[in-house]
Amino acid sequence: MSGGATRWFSETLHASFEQRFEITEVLYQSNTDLQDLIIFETPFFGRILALDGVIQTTERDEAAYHEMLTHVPLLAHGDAEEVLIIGGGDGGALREVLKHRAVKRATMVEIDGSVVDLCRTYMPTLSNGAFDDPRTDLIIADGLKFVEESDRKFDLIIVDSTDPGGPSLPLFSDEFYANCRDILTEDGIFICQSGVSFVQEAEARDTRKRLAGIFEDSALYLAQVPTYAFGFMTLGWGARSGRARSTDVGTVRNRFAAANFETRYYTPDIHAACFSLPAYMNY
Ligand code: AG3
Repeated sequence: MSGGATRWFSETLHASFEQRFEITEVLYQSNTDLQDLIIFETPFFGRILALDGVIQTTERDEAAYHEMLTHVPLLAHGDAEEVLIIGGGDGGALREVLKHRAVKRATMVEIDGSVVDLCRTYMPTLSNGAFDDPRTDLIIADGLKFVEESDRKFDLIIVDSTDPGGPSLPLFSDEFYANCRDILTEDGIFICQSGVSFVQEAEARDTRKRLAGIFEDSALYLAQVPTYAFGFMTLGWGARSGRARSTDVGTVRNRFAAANFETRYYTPDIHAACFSLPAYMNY
C-alpha cells in the first residue's frame, strides 16, 4: 500500500461500540462454507485471526487466554491423561495442553479444517508444532456429534469456541453439556469460554446457570485478555466433583514447579485468585 489511506479492521461483535485494528497487510481472507475468516498483520498485536468479524486470537495476547483455558484445569486436576479439545483450530490450547507430560493423548475435534491449515501456515507460533506431536489426534468433525457418540472417557474437556451464534450455537446448550458430563471421568473437568461478561452478560450468566444445572461443581473464572475487549473474559468450569477446584495453592505451586514450563500470564497465585469474581458477576 503506497500513499493509500490507512486500512482498519473493525470488529463487529457489539452493536453500539467497536474496537478496530490498523492493518499492515491482509495475509489471507476467505469465505468458507462455515464462516468468514481473515488473518492480518498489525503493528502492535502481531498477526490476528478473526472469524465472522470477531477477533479470535492475536499473537500478542493469545497466551493469556490459552494458558488460563488449560493450566487452571490441568494443574487443579493434577493427573489428566486424556484431554479433549472442541474447536481451538488455531492450536493455541493444544500447544499448552501438551506442555503437561502426564497428558497421554490430546484429541482435538474442530469443525472447520481450514482454520487449522491456515493458522498453521500464517500463525505458526500459535500451534508451535503441536499438530505434529504424536500425542495429538486431530479430528475434523462436528464436536457436538463427537461427544454424543463417543464411548471414550476424558479427564478434561475444553471447549475453545467462538461466541454463541453460527456453528458454535449448539455448544452452549444443556444437551451438549450433559453429553460432555457423560464422557468425563469421575474427577473430570469441563471448561468453556463464556464471553466478556461486562458486555456479554447474557452469555456469561446463561453459561453459569446452565453449568450449575448439569455439573456437581460449577463456577466462572477470569482471564484478562486485552483484545477480548471491555473487561475480563469469563471461562466456565464444570466438574463431576469439587476435588480439583478446591486444590490448595501450595499443591498448585508444587505441581506447576514440577511441570517445569514457562508461562506468560498464568501463575499459581493467579490460579488461586481467578475464581474470585467482581460483585456484578454474582449471577
Ligand atoms: N475463542 C474465543 C473468542 C471469544 C471472542 N469473544 C469476545 N471477544 N468477547 C477464541 C479461539 C482462540 N483459540
